[in-house]
Amino acid sequence: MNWFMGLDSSTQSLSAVVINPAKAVVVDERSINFGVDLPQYHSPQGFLEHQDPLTRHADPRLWVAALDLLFERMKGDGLDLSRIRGISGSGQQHGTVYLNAKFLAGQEWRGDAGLAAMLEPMLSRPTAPIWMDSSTSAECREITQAAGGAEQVRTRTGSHATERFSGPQIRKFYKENLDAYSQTAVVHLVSSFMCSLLAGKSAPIDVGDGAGMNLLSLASRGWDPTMLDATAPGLHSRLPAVGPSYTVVGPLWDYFSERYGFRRGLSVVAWSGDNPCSLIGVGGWRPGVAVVSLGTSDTYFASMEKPTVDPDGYGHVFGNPAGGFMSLICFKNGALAREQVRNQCQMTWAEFDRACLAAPAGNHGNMMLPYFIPEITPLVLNAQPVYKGSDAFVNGQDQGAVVRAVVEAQALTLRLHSGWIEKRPSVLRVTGGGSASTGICQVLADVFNARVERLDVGKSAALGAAMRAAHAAGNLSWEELTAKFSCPAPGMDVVPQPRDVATYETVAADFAAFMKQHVG
Ligand code: XUL
Repeated sequence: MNWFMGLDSSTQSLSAVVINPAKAVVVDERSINFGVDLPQYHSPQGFLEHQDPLTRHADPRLWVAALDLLFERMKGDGLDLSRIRGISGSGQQHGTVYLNAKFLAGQEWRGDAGLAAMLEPMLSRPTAPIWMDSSTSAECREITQAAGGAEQVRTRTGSHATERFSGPQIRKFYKENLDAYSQTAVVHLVSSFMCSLLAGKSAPIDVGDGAGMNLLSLASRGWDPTMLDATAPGLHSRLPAVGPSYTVVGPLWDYFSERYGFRRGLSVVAWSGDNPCSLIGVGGWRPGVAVVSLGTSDTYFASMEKPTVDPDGYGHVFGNPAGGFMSLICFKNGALAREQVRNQCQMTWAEFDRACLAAPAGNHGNMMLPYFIPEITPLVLNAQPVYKGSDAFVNGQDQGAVVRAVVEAQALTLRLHSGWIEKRPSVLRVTGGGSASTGICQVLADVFNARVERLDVGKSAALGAAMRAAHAAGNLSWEELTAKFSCPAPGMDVVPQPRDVATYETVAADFAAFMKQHVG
């Protein structure tokens, strides 16, 4: 029977999910953790240290070294990779990889010493700015002005000019390092870059992820000439083609068949962004399901037929790989903020969860703005958590209240900033590492007055990528794939508690005022 593989090159790890659609089973699920498994790249959390907290770059060699290591481990464990018929993937969004002419020429594509060594001379910029980078405010202003104003940028691209998006990042590189920009033959997204490796040639950018660049026209689903001109000279010739998410890029590069035993010529399907892939993986590609993904970033998203933009400028419109569009809001202080509080309180995750459940809704009025790192929704460039409440809470002695405060703040911020998307959902599908916590899910259920559903497969972006690979093979519809892989796990639902729902109606207004007072 045919298997399909989905990969997810995320901020902190590379994951794989292998599915067998005929039996509706996940055959294999595993991850390479960048910090733990590849310490030689000095990126414990997936990115390189930088003295400026607004600058966040990663080493692209790390991502491709992880690909070799992942397949090596699969082969070593006896997984029969020859049964795989199609591969697709998902990448952390917005990050850009800068490659010179050698990458396009082909002669240098030899993997004798592994992918990382092969890649090194092909990079025109040794590091890749990732979605956590907020250092391009000046470039955002310049692009907005050159493109005719914020409204123009929003309606053309689905987002206002946004610090972490690829266009402003490319402009910064062009301004600061013209020589290296001139040496750049192609700028890839993380998704299209990783896909290129699999295909052994430069791959297209899919519409799903391409919409997160401030360069793609939502109307034409092609590059927008006004946005390209506003960003950097000669940019069009440096971008790959844009294609639908179901594009079959080509056969797998022989390197992988020779080294790891993949079947020769199996189909490589265009990669997309991690959020568009998660939308597929959790069954949110059709209307009526809103998704909360609790990963390194916390995101809230839902499918959308027509692109509606956020009047406040924080939300985004991306492409839905199943057709149409998706809305999204993203918070940088997601898992990293929860981790910071957990470490500060010296708790295990189980203790964190129990502490969260033990504190009452509204947390006795104790509130926190959890800006441990610079935030993007709302824009906060000077990272500094803010506390309001009892002395024991503010000085950190009341640990239970501190845990509850970070969880409530994240849920209330999600509610506050998702108002533009649609009327409040009655069901939330929650995915990502944080979804394992019943405490977090209960707070979400009460704050949104919505039933929370969880799925068996935690790696929803990799699962979505595997489903996309299977869908592109042509035999199964989205409905069939969703019924096989994306049903909520029985007994895992969390239902809203009416009394706590009522409490949060008042608390939400207080929290909004607290936030306004500090961040405007
Ligand atoms: C979405 C975003 C993040 C990254 C990280 O706009 O920036 O969710 O995709 O995974």
